[in-house]
Amino acid sequence: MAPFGKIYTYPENFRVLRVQLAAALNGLEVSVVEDFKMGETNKTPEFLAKFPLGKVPALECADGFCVWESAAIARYVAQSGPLADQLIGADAKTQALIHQWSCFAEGEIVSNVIPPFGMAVLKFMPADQARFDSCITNLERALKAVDTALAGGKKFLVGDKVTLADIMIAGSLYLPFKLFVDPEMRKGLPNLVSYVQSFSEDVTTKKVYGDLVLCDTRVAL
Ligand SMILES: N[C@@H](CCC(=O)N[C@@H](CS)C(=O)NCC(=O)O)C(=O)O
Repeated sequence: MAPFGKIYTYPENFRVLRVQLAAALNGLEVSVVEDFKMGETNKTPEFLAKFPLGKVPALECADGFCVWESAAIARYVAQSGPLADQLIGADAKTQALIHQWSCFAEGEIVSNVIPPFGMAVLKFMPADQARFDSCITNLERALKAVDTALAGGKKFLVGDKVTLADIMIAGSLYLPFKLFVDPEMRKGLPNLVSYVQSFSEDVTTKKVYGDLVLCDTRVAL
């Protein structure tokens, strides 16, 4: 298989796993740049000429096309293979719903996971209990909205097959489920828990993500 492109990232970047799952479902080879060094490679003039903000992930395709922002990268990869219609939708309304969930994943889930993760685990953010608590409250509110959308045992957010909506939402939940979504919170999210478990059991998903971990105790500040 000719490589589709290469992705610049540090290891174990959940934003990259979402891209790699879209690539795997589409049968595309997206490799990770092996000699990438965070804080070095992404500060070089060559990198900045292609990706002006110097942030990762960043995708450079075999044909020279470059794109950054992980949601845009995941969408481009989802759109670039035989499963494109299924993954991003074949009509405007389906596409809008899938895009809605992609925006929701970034704006309501990831944005409320990064600060607690940055404070309590990676420690690159100063500890701030009020901000930590407010992110967890906002996260729970967002997850309840997804839980409601999944009522009736739905396995997919849009239609009856996996789409980019599931990749962006379920693919963003491994980290919070491992760290913050404790048994008490999970009690209020029965549809979401079944949905993420079913997503994680898919053979292709498992190859990319490994096992889903459900925490017993929330990581605290
Ligand atoms: N919204 C961006 C966020 C990317 C991002 O914030 N990347 C961080 C690492 S997690 C980065 O590259 N930071 C380097 C910098 O700020 O110079 C995306 O989804 O791709």
